[in-house]
Amino acid sequence: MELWYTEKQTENFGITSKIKETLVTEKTDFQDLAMIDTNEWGRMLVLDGMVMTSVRDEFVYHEMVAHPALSTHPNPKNVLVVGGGDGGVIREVLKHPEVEKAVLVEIDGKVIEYSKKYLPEIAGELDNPRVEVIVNDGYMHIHDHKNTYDVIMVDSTEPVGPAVELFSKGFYQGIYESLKEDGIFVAQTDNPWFKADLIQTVNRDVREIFPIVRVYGANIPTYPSGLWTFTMGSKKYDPLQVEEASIPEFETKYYTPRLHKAAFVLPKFVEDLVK
Ligand code: PUT
Repeated sequence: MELWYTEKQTENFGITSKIKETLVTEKTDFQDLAMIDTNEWGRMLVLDGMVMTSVRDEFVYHEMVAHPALSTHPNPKNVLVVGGGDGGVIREVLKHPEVEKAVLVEIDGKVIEYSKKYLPEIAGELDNPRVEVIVNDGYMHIHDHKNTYDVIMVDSTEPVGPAVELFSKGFYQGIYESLKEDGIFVAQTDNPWFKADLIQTVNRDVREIFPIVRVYGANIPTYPSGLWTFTMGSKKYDPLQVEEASIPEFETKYYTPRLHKAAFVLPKFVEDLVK
């Protein structure tokens, strides 16, 4: 029997894939979790019916959460990743040798457990000695850690379920306070086709807190609309002032020193949302 997975990306539109194999379906304490295998994209982690990552295109998202901020900060020793229990952002963060400690705070321990089991190419660095994994609410963690981190990355789901608070102004204020005096934060901020209002609201809120705010994009085929945005708030360093020659080359499949500034050049309709 053929089984198909459909992600309803809006009330009226979705994308669908034939399922090769269903590895896990479980209601965790926080969300519906599924791990499926597909022909085109390989294994996929799905939370509350939304694709979080696929083995084939995960590198785009994880590299683009991690590298623009880490290439902008001159000495990012302590890094916090909120969410991101699949471990992909952590894997990228560790490519920066100046990072001494990377803390992952994921609210749902089941995401970590199943990612380690079924997505080893993504989660493989979660046991690295430079990494501390904490199963907790990211909101609580930042409020308990003031003036602690050089860079904070928010790798959340879309703003539904436990992630809603990660798109609030109170959370961004908490992040500001959890960063050191020259800290940088970056968050995934969804897509401009179906979530234009969200991108505008986040941009307005972050501008009220951080002196430097930049938005950049990347093409992620398994995410709604394929065009994804990231919002960076910085206390001191501007990603647009980073010289290409100062960015070290490390192994990537999407991000390069050449792409760094180019990623901040937005299509006009997206630029209009955040100007
Ligand atoms: N954390 C990844 C963003 C989810 C997009 N569906």
